[in-house]
Amino acid sequence: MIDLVKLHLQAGNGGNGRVAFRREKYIPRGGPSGGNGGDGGSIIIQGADSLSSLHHLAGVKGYIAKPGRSGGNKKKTGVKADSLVIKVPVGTRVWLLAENEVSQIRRQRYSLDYKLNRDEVKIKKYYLSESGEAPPKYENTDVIPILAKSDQLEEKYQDLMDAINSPIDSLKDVDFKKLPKQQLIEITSAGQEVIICQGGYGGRGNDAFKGPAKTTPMEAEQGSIGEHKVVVLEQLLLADVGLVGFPNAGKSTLISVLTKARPKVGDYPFTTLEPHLGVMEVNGKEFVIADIPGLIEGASEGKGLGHAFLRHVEHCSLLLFVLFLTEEAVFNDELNTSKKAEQIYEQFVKLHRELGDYGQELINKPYLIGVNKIDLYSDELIKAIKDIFVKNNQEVILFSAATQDQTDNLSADLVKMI
Ligand SMILES: Nc1nc2c(ncn2[C@@H]2O[C@H](COP(=O)(O)OP(=O)(O)OP(=O)(O)O)[C@@H](O)[C@H]2O)c(=O)[nH]1
Ligand SMILES: [Mg+2]
Repeated sequence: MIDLVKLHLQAGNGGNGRVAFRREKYIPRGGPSGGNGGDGGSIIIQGADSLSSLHHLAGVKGYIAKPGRSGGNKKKTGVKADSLVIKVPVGTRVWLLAENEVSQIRRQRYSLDYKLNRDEVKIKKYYLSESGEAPPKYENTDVIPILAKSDQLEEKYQDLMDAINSPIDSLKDVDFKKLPKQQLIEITSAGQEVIICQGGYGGRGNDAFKGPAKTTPMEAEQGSIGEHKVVVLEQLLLADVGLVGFPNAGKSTLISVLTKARPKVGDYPFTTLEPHLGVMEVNGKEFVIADIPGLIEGASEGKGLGHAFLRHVEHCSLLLFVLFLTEEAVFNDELNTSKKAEQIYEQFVKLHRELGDYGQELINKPYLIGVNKIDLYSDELIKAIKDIFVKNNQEVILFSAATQDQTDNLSADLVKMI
């Protein structure tokens, strides 16, 4: 599954305005007739229902929109460049790693839904000498990691530069969550469009500068520079319930019972390598459940598959902890019943800790605790498990995904809490 994609995006510069004069027979000194430059192409991000992943962007380095054409003589306006539209699935966030400094555009940064009007564009004027010297060219500034300018972030500067310069495939290796970055937008509905890189505006031609006091204006405007950004698109699965558990807990088995999804189930850890969704139907209503790869202690430090997959439960309204006792523990005669029950409770504490290490927002989510595989447990153990959770003021539901014992109750409880 491709859920992180880095892109270099460059909007087109605006076309320059033109300095020109009418040349007509018998009129030796015609009036100004330089046309305006055309606007450069913008880059737009659009939510699309038809997409469920960022696979279509795999291997894409970036997009460059075309510049606007310069103004012509006879007051002809230069051709405007087309905008480029990048389609993404609903639930995609766009993060800014770096952008160029577009000094001649005066506007609030990051208010991307807000369309500029011409008055807000501070445009550099250039002058054409009588001899017709070419106008000075704007240099497109280098990409500057704006966030790295702040002192506290100086240490992270290197990570940021690495992320900007890294090949796209190794982006996952960079600890994306810790990277200094700024969230620009989140696409929450199909058809939603946001200008992510504003194209430059066309400069005005000398015709625009004529006036009673200035009948032969020798000036025109340069088009403004298009925005250039390095962004990361991050796709999040949109689900109501997220399953959180250690490998082999039976998360995939459970989702196959509660929904029509048929993920791979295996008696070995990390059977599930990528998150996937299932739709649970209860009383004609649909609820989406996300099965994510198993977490292990230390996942936040990158152990196992790491905790990157937790980003997919950030949007869930409810978390379901799926706990279990390993078969070795169940049939280990040296462990007494209360020790076994403690092991299960301990699992909950460890998972909770991993979520906390990932981020506070996950800890604050409502959750339900489920203990799976009760077909293997004695009545005495089941009672001990209930007791230890009650003692710790936690509610718990015991079920068996394999025999479907109590799974109806579980889904009813989930629905109540969503
Ligand atoms: N006895 C018993 N075994 C179960 C139950 N539920 C799942 N299992 C078994 O536990 C093993 C792991 O199940 P999975 O559903 O693949 O577990 P998972 O949590 O998705 O594991 P990962 O994807 O590796 O994180 C499989 O061998 C299942 O058959 C249950 O209720 N009782
Ligand atoms: Mg699984």
